[in-house]
Amino acid sequence: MGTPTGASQPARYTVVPLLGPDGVGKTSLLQALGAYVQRRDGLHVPPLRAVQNATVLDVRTARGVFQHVDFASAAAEDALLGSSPFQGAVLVVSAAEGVMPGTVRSLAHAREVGIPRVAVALTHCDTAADPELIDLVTMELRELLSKHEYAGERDDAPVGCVAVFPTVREDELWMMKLAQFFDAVQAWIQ
Ligand SMILES: Nc1nc2c(ncn2[C@@H]2O[C@H](COP(=O)(O)OP(=O)(O)OP(=O)(O)O)[C@@H](O)[C@H]2O)c(=O)[nH]1
Ligand SMILES: [Mg+2]
Repeated sequence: MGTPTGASQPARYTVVPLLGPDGVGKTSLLQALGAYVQRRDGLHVPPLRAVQNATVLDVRTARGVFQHVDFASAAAEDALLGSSPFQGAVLVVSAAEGVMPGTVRSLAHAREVGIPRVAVALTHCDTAADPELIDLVTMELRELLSKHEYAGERDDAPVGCVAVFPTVREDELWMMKLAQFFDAVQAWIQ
């Protein structure tokens, strides 16, 4: 017997963690995305939920639901990355600091546990006075992705420049860039 006509399919559910060393802006990134979803969906509060060792945000899109995850600590990232099947990840890098040993470590770990696709969020872009510096870090990150057998050379592999410190959540331009970045991430990972 086939599916009855008109029966709705369950929404596709994709879990996408934010990875990267301490202080690069993972929590700020999730909170800014939560503020965007709150406004988009007309909610009273951002729909962030604390779960064991992590905070999660469910984002409903035309492609299904994406659950973005911010781990409570590097130890939680290490433990949970190995124990859950993730369909994709966002590597978070501060444009002010560039690639750090912890960045390489997170990417290597993502590859080791078999996460199929990785995008990169370059945070702190509001503080990067020199656009050439951002271009250099972007190039370096694309090379690093390719070195770990992620498709860094592909133009549609998102390496996006965002700014996510609290006061920026009222800033239309940065919020639009954030929404565009996550749209590209969701298209890339789905
Ligand atoms: N100017 C600016 N500051 C930022 C940005 N993103 C994060 N920050 C600041 O950087 C600091 C660290 O940000 P967090 O979001 O806590 O970084 P994290 O990666 O969650 O850090 P851990 O939880 O310690 O791993 C905070 O003071 C943020 O306000 C950004 O895009 N621009
Ligand atoms: Mg944090």
